[in-house]
Amino acid sequence: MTPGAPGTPGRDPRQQARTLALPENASAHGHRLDALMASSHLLEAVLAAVMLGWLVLAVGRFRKAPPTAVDGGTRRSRLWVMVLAVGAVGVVDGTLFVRSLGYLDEVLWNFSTPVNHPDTVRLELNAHQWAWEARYAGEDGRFGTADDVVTWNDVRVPVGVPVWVQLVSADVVHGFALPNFRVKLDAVPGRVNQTWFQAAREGVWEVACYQHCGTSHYKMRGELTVLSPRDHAAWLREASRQAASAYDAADTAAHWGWAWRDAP
Ligand SMILES: [Cu+2]
Repeated sequence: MTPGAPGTPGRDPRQQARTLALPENASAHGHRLDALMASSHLLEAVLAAVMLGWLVLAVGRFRKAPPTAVDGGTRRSRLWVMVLAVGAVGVVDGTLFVRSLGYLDEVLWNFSTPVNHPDTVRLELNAHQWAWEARYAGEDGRFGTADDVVTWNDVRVPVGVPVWVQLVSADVVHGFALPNFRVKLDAVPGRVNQTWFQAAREGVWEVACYQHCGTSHYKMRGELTVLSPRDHAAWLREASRQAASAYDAADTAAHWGWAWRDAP
């Protein structure tokens, strides 16, 4: 079991980011979100250049022009402003809207992928002040049984298969985030939220809390280790056996899992 190469920039969750760029993408679909952001930024940069350019030009060109009324310009010039403003909003926000819908329909809200994939890993997450508790169904494939595997701040998933996450909070609102997988989901007390993602390569990545959740919020970090499917299965099998042998029916605090919910 060799989870990536700690020390490689972007692959070691303890390593600070030294760049303004987005965190390295390690998910199968993250590039689509990145492309959305890139195209939005590009359009905004073009708009900003046009507007600033026009401003500079106008200041230089009309510096000596006689003053006009405060409401500015003629009917024709006001019409121009309206057309340009509506056009700019239409192009930038329209593009973002349409492409976002594509991403939502095909990836984020498309639970048919994790539902139909035979090897989907189902993961129950319980957010605490201040840790991430993860639960796997164990060898019997059912949650809430003696062989459930429970880990703290240590999430392990296989590469190349969908990981279906169901998330709750034990206390306050937390923000489950996998920056390298472009995953962010609120953990809300009293409800089960869901998302899914798929790792594109092996390595060790950060699990972060993106919601200020109390004095030790900054400590609420875990590690997501992406393993080969074989290593993951071997780890889960062994952990499940250990869990079953250490099971304590009287330890009610440890039995926070729930029956898996079907697709939303
Ligand atoms: Cu938190």
